[in-house]
Amino acid sequence: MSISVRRPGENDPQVQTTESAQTRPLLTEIDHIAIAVPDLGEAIDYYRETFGAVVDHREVVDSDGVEEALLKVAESYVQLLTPTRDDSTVAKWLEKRGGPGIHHVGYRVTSCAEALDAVKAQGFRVLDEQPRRGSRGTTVAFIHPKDALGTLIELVEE
Ligand code: V0V
Ligand code: CO
Repeated sequence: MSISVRRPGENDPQVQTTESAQTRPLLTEIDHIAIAVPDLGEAIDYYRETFGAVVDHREVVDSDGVEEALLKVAESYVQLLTPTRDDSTVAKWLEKRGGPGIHHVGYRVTSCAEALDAVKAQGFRVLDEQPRRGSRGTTVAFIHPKDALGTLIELVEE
C-alpha cells in the first residue's frame, strides 16, 4: 500500500499563502532566554550548584539599567538579568510580578534591521524604531509584548 504525502496548501484552493508569509525564516536560532532576578549572585549560584552552569560573560548595560550574567547552553545563552537602577523597566517588572521569572526571549536574526522592518511593515508595535547596541557588541531591537503573544521579543544580530 502506498501512502501519499501532501504538503499543507498543495492542491488545496482553500489554503492560500498570504502576503506576509516569509519565504526565508527571519529567526535563525534562539540567542537567549532572559530571566529577571532580584539578586544576580544568588541566581548564578543556583545555576552553578544545580546544573554546573558557569558564567560565560558579564556586563552592565547602562542604556537598559541592567546587569547581566550569560550562561552558555549549547549555542544559546541563559541571560540572568538584574536591575541596576530603581527606574529600570526590569525593576518595575520584578516589583509588579513579585519575584523572578522569564522576562524576554532573544531570537537570533541575520539582519536586525531587516527583521525589524518586517515586523513594522506588518503594523506591530516595536520598542526600538532603529536597531541599537545590545550586550556583547550585538545589535538588537525589542518588539512590544502586547503585539507578540504576550512575550517580550528581542531580535539579536551577532
Ligand atoms: C511588561 N509587560 C510585559 C513585559 N513587561 N509582558 C511580557 N513580558 C514583559 N517583559 C506588559 C505589562 O504587564 C503590561 O501589561 C504592559 O506590558 C505594559 O507594561 P508596563 O508595566 O506599563 O511597563 P512599561 O510600559 O514601562 O515597560 C514594558 C516594556 C519595557 C516592555 C515596554 O520593558 C521595554 O521597553 N522593554 C525593552 C527593553 C528591555 O526590556 N531592556 C531590558 C533587557 P498589562 O498589565 O497592561 O496587561 S536589556 C537586554 O536584554 C539586552 C541589552 C541584551 O540582551 O542584549
Ligand atoms: Co536580552
